[in-house]
Amino acid sequence: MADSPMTLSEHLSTQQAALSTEHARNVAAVLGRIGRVAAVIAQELAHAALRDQLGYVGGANATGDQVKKLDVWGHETMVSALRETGACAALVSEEAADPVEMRAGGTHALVVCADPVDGSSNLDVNGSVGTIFSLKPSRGKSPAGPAALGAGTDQIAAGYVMYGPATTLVYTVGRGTHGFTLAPETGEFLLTHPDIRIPKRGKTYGINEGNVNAWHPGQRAFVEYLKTKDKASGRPYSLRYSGAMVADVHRTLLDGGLFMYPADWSDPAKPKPKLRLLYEVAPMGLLVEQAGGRASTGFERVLDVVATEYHQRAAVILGSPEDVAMADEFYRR
Ligand code: AFP
Repeated sequence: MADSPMTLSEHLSTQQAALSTEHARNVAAVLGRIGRVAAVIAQELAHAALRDQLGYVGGANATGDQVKKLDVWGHETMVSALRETGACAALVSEEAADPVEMRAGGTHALVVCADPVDGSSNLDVNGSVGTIFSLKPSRGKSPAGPAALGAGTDQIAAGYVMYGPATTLVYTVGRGTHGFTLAPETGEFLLTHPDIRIPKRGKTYGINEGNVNAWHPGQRAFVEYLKTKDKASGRPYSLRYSGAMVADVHRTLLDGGLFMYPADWSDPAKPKPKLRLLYEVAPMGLLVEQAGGRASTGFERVLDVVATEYHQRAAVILGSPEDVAMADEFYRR
């Protein structure tokens, strides 16, 4: 019989060399706790229809999205779990206008940015959803929330959980990107996808093509190129899009290709991106880069974009390095 796979907590201890000792302890505490929260969220999602937990609360969140019951529940569950670690100084969440400050102080405490239930419009149709998270050093600031701002290169860890047919947790502390699958019998995440390497090129692209008329001309020309038949370069690419970033990025990480959410350029003087930088775009950028891929806004590397607001939005084109490089070229033309 094959050796039993490594658990998430065992794996976290192998990654400590990438971090300072105090950070390593805190990162392991926070990531381990996010894993436990994920197992609870997976359970709740499985029972949501039975417990009358589907549907809207009524009202919009800080970024104007309609709030679902599970968005609120996920946020509250995440807040209390992170508070208990004693390692987290603040949480920037999609579901709160301002950072939720916590007790932990000291230069090694962490600020977490998270979207506890991302893709929640998929919930009522039993589609995949996810949790996305990013960890930054608080640097002893009080209040700690502002430490979440700045560039994506400041992230010391990032990851997501995908609630699909199986529950998968993927994370990085800057030493590769690693994937785990939840064993429901034990509630333990087991290493099933060590050191994920994204293919240099893919065969699929994911984008909400209903928005085509609002895209930058370079984006339109690039998607047209992907759809144009050319056997030698493996075109046309196939379109795959779920409406949940986690599911689309997960497929892209494993199979290669592209996930894109470009800005709305209807008013070229004021392009309007949709996805949130701190808890969607930047963490996915770090995960994809750590797997050998690229993440760009079309104009610059995602990780170089500086957040000046908690719920700032950014465009994203991420995936296989050669495919993303090609997209950037179309934006430059
Ligand atoms: P919701 O959480 O409101 O469902 O939004 C999900 C999301 O932020 C991201 O996960 C998807 O990739 C993207 O929005 C889908 O947006 P469109 O519905 O505009 O394609």
